[in-house]
Amino acid sequence: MTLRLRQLGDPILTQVAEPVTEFGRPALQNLIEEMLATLKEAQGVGLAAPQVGFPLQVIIVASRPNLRYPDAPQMEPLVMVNPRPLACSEEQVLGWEGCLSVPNCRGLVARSREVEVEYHTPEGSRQRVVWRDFPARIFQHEYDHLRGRLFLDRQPQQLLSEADYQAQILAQPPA
Ligand code: K1U
Ligand code: ZN
Repeated sequence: MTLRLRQLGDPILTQVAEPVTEFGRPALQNLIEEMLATLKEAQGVGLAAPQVGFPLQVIIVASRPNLRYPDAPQMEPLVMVNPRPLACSEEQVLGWEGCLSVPNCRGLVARSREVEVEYHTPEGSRQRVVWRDFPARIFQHEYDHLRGRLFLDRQPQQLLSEADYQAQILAQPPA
């Protein structure tokens, strides 16, 4: 089953999400399966539980190569429970972002180029990962959702409609 995507203006998108306290429970597994189905249907590269109506610290990162980020790694969707950034590089890079909760809008946002993250698997085992570039950007975008923030709050250097983004940005090869 897929879940309804909450859109800009929904108060859940401005709430701080609660940590998961019980791992390996059917309710958590159901939520994760429904988030994975919703992400697939929406053809996104990431999703956070508040976007589908659950104010919980669960995100999915699912990088894949695309027109704007042709060198992005192809990942199996990675489910991260209670993720916590341990380090974010001082080096920042500008990149285009979309948001499934902000339809028809793209923004050019500055983010740390590299992040180191600790998280739990749905079964509760603790993991660490270091990402650069597109997966690091997706992680920061999703982590923002857990803090009640949208990319619009990150003072995008440019904002475009989807149509203008496709005509002006995707039509050009990436720098
Ligand atoms: O959290 C979300 O709203 C999902 C969002 C994640 C994201 C996209 C781009 C940069 C950072 C984070 C999306 O997946 S929107 C769809 C999208 O922009 C996209 C889809 C496929 C390839 C590339 C971008
Ligand atoms: Zn988003």
